[in-house]
Amino acid sequence: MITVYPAEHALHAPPNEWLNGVLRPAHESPQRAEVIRAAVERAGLGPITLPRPHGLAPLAAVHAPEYLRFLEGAYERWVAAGGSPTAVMPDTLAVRWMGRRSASPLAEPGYFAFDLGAAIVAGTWRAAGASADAALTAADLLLAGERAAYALCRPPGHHAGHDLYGGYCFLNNAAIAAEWLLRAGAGRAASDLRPAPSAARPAPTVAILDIDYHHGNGTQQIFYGRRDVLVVSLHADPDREYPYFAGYADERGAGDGLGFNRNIPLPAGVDDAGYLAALDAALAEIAAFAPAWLVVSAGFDTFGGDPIGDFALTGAAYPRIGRRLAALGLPTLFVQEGGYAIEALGENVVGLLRGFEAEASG
Ligand code: Q9C
Ligand code: ZN
Repeated sequence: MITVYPAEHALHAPPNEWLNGVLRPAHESPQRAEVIRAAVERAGLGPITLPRPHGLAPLAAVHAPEYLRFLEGAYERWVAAGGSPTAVMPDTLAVRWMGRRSASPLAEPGYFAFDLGAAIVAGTWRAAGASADAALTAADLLLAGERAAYALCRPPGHHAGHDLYGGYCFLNNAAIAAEWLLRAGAGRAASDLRPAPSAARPAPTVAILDIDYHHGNGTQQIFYGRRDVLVVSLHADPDREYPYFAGYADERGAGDGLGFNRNIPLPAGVDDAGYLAALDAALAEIAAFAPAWLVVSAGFDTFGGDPIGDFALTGAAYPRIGRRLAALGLPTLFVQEGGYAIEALGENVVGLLRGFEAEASG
């Protein structure tokens, strides 16, 4: 399996994060990508390549143009207006009816942020762009005929919405890759605004399976009204866990997309057996949808030793998950999301990918 590693991820090194009222060192650190890369290399999983730049068009196919313009210059405008050079961190968020656009550059990040969990630093835009390019480059490998590829995305993406950042995420790498696969499958340029219905061939479809510990609220939002992308997420029940305000089982999609979003909230302490049972239900739905591609938002904060999760998965769960994913028989793109147990993260990632390969080749 080929790994795409965005070396520029290291330009994004957030100094700290708020966690339940405490300002502490950031969990989402450059070290995460480095331990994963080292483990992939040590395991001899396959070649490790750098992403190819794909430009802005595939990002603009998922995110609002004004949001991308904001991210690109957010740090410079913030600092120029007197904000702390340590990080962009708004003090006021545009919530519910407060949605006006203030002219103040110090207010701007509060318009696009949904939490205080994603500090923007000088290198964030470049790092997030490289991370998205990694997902796109790995998607290109599938389009070229590879059975699977792994995008070692950092910063992660599944909390980033159409024009919202938060939860360590800025660009939704999985959504960007899914949209790229759809448009390539339909034979259209990424710069086309929206696929026109074609009588000639059936519209291509993608399933996104999100196995990060947290609900993928950004991915859900982006595809909520769409039936060409089935989004299935297994995650901690939002009644006790971040992102709290989305991820409930009754969120099933809207309009054309009704029935094409599926949330499976799980209790604290869920173990390997409990998790695999829930996963089997998710996989049955994906099999029934019969997509052309599978995109896996692969988070490892489900691990029992994760500092911010409360599931009880052991390292042995990941190869078993990988095997089950391969059994779907779909071209599969793995997109790295969360996972903060630094000492076990590399091994868990390798476990998932090796499990997949063992089943795919056996
Ligand atoms: N101030 C991922 O695993 N924690 N993101 C609360 C809010 C946020 C996790 C901080 C956890 C985000 C990709
Ligand atoms: Zn997570």
